[in-house]
Amino acid sequence: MDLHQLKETPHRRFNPLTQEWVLVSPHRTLRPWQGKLEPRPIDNQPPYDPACYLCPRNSRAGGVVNPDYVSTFVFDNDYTALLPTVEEAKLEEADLLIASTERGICRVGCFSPRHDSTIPQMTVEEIRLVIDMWVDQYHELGVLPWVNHVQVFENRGAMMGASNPHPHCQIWANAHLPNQSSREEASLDKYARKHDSCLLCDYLQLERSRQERIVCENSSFAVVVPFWAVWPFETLLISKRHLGAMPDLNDAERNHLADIMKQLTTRYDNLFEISFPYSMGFHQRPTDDQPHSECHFHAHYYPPLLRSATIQKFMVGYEMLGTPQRDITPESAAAQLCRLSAIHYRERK
Ligand code: H2U
Ligand code: ZN
Repeated sequence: MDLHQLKETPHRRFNPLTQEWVLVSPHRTLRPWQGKLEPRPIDNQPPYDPACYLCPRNSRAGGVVNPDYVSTFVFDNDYTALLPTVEEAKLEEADLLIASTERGICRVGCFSPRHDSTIPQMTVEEIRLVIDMWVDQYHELGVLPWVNHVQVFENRGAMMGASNPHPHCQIWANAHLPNQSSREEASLDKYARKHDSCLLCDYLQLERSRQERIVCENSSFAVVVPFWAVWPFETLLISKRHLGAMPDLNDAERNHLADIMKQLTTRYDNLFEISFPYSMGFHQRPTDDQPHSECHFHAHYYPPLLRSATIQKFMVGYEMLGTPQRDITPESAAAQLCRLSAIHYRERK
């Protein structure tokens, strides 16, 4: 069977990174929608908001005052989900009640002093400073002997649970590999042993030769709607060179990462001419002092919107109980993103 036959027929696709399946039902896109409509995300923010806890010079919870920062700014989360000081303890009862304490550090990283800034509207030079911040944080946290994993992620937009429109990310460093990283690391390792090659290097080569799911690329990175995407406009950002973590990126590659992030998020915003919500994050080599040559630096973007600014994809019913399902094919999502302008709609108006 070839992909063209598959495109017309309900089918399932395999995600080699998570070893899970997704159902693709291309014929369902025409069904009527009488369900929940999300409010259109608000685009117009002021450059400074006196009520924002991330703007320079403003007070945060607990009364700490932010410095008058001019580019990026990192602080320990005032409502931290993890603590660095917990003592080790374990519960194991009858192979059924299993728990252990978890040490960690949670930080918040502001991308810009401007409250109204967003990655697609920042310059490549400004985004580069954000990347330098991520490199520093990976080093600073990863070097702690008990920190074995550093997760950088951004929740953008209220729809994705961001508590504040001020451009920011979170950084969680902890002792145990989180579920997704642990699964992906195991898959990359298994593939490397079987093929004596890297899963993501091989996948990227295949995608670049097919040109069916590529959204954009530059000399160091490419973005694809993965063959196994679950979210309608989900993308995978992959480094062209086999490297495991952000500190391995050379100077030019750091600028190229800034460029590709701007290219992708500009297309996202242009899709429905809104500040496009998503959760994104980087998967990097664990910081457990092992070489992890199998790891390949990449980022996942998971946007929730489906057909317009107000229709959201829900993961409920069959997806909660069975398998995630999608309507538009990854190929058509990639084609839609690919043909959008690389100039932000707000700069065109
Ligand atoms: P999100 O928008 O992704 O939720 O990130 C914002 C974080 O900022 C959130 O985790 C923290 C919240 O705990 N926060 C502070 O650290 N200090 C504050 O004064 C308010 C919010
Ligand atoms: Zn702000």
